[in-house]
Amino acid sequence: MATDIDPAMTQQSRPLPDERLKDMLGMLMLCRYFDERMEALYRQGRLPGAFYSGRGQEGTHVGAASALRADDSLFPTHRDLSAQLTKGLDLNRVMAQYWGRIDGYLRGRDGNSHIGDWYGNRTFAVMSHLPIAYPVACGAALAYKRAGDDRIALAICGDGSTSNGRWHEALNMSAVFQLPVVWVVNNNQFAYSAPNPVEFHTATIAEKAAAYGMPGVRVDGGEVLEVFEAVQEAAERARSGGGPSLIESVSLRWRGHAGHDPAKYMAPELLEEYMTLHDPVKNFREELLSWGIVTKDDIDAMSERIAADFEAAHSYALASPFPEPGDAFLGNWTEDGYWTREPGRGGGTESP
Ligand SMILES: Cc1ncc(C[n+]2csc(CCOP(=O)(O)OP(=O)(O)O)c2C)c(N)n1
Repeated sequence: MATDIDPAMTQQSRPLPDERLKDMLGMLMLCRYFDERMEALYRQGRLPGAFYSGRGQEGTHVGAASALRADDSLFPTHRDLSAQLTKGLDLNRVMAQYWGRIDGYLRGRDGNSHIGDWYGNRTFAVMSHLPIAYPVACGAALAYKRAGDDRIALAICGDGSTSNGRWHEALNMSAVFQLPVVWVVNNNQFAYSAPNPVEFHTATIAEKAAAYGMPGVRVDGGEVLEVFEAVQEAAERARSGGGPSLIESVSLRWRGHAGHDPAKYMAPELLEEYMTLHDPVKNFREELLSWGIVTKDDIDAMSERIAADFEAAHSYALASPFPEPGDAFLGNWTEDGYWTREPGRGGGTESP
């Protein structure tokens, strides 16, 4: 029987078993669909708040988070929902969060992207002050090291965030203490309307690693396995006491900064180039088809299931109640004033 299977990529040379590769494609497709539908709902005035599209950057997110163990921790920023979903956030609760409902991760205290589930799957909630997740990831990694634990922390930020002092302090501290952390910079080439050349003066972000005494690599964010393999290598180094690494994953922000921004400052040729050559979803789908891991029928079935899951999660969110105003003061507080593991829905005690 004639076959168009690519002989160069044998089963032995693939970095993951076929089932995991298929799952990875499913996650890429889900993230792309989620992004497109959420943006459409935002434009129709049906999604309140803001939406930060990560379209075109799913290779960075899915590749990086797929290299983590369930007990490793992820420190994302506003554009990294695809990484959070890969780490295991529940689609229903994510949608409830966006609509400000009580079943969302913040129990209706916030809409938008400030999502996290630290006690559930070690995804730290997104914080606005960029890149504050970097120093906090240092703290988690220091705790793992002191406890003699082999867990690691992985933090993601954008290119613009590398110009902030906290980014440099975090990298320096992680190297001095040889912390088990992987630093991922999602270089989507723009911070709001500012392109790379007005953000920093080096040719790459990866080369900055040398200044801190850690390995630095640059990968193509349009190739999910390239990202995965780089992060996996860095994760293994961190886990076995080899300290931190910096990974710059290059992609392009296909949309504006958020739903309100038409991004007229972006050259159409640049966008065309990235959408044609560096689309992580299209590239991986074609690879798995050529390796015989999925068929066109599989892809159709996966697309249908994703659309159904999205609609079910949307309905779940809209059916979830809004919180009562007084719920803002409910929590699960210890006597000395610390916030502990979230109680069940609507439960908890008043803040001391
Ligand atoms: C310390 C700080 N300064 C400014 C901002 C406002 N701000 C929010 S997103 C953003 C752009 C960030 O760009 P980048 O880090 O490249 O991430 P991207 O949005 O491209 O994913 C800025 C300046 C902020 N949140 N925190």
